[in-house]
Amino acid sequence: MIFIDNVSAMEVMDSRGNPTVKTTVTLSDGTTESAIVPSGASTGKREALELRDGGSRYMGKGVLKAVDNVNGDISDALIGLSPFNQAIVDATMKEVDGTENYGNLGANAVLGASMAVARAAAASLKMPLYRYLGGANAMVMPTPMLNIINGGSHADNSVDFQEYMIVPHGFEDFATALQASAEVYHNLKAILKEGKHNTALGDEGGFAPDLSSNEEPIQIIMQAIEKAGYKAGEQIGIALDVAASELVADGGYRLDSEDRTVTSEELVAYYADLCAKYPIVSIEDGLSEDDWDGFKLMTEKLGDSVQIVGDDLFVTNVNILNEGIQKGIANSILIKPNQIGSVSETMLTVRLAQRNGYTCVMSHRSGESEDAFIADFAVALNCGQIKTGSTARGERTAKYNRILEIEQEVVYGEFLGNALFN
Ligand code: 2PG
Ligand code: MG
Repeated sequence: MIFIDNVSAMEVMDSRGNPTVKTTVTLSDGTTESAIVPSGASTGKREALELRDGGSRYMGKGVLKAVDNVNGDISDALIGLSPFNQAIVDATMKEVDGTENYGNLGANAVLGASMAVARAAAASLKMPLYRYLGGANAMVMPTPMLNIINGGSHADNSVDFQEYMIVPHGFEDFATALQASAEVYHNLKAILKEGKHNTALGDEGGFAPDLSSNEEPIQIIMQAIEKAGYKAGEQIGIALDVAASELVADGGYRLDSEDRTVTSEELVAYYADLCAKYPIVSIEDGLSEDDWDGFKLMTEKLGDSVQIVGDDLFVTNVNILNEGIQKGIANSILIKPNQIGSVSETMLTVRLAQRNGYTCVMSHRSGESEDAFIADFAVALNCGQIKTGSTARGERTAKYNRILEIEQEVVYGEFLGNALFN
């Protein structure tokens, strides 16, 4: 019988120059696989704990304590277990930790081990990761959401909303959708240059120009879509991640670039106005994670025609999502494995969402690495959507490139595109 023979971790770099955890698992048959965990900037308050060392090393962001936890407690608990029962592996780590949010071991310690075990199990069976995790039914190529203008806490510009994404839904397959997206990205760069705007990139590979309102990025993206020769609305939609928890100030939501503070009602009215003017198909975290009344209003007003995604709101947590479903909050959930801490718990959340008609968007973090686990994971769970940055920066393209590969392998692959957004 094949068992887990060794689990070890080390500190490596993420895409923002901060340390993160790389975990390696070796099985008794000699199979060795690794995984690197990502890290967010605009994190939800109820996310699982990301364990950082504090002190002066790496400005307090070292992860040597998490590395020690992998090399000590996690390794002790996992050695000898079968790698083919992911739920037992994950439940074992949860028990060793003993808290709800991985407050002892750190979700960065636990998730890396969880991912590396899944990878090693797949490799030992000579199966691609998406096939191992999803079986023969894994066949939906995710529609990408590409963040081509970055703002908020992902860039040092004047734009308040965090992400302006294009959603290439009107295409036959993932490869063509990605091609169109890259063409829009290049045209956007040319338009920004022409307008004498900065074309430096933000954390997720999108441009980060200073613009004078939160509507202007949408107008420029509309031009870029047209200049690239595509039809906005029919072929390419627009998605926003407002990350509104970051805008809470003075008893409302502060829009610095427009020099005004607005109420939840005014913000929802602003979205309604933008949705009437532009082909916006999806809005994530339109209100703060604590503003459930605002979310309810937004869902009632816009939920029939627009995807309302909860990120900081649900933090990939099955219990919080369940509460949201009961209360009629949002109609979609962002799926970030490191918000909840293990592969199995992420799967539970996706299943609850899918059973209740909530769409799922698999997602990267703003601090990423070359690890493309989420590309396989999105296909495995038939999520149908993935958001993993622009068509620039290697840690972002690693995920898109992996989906290109998977699409070539999955003969009966399906690209939902228009079925989701038209
Ligand atoms: C988000 C993410 C990823 P972060 O808010 O959706 O785009 O950002 O990883 O900083 O939380
Ligand atoms: Mg978000």
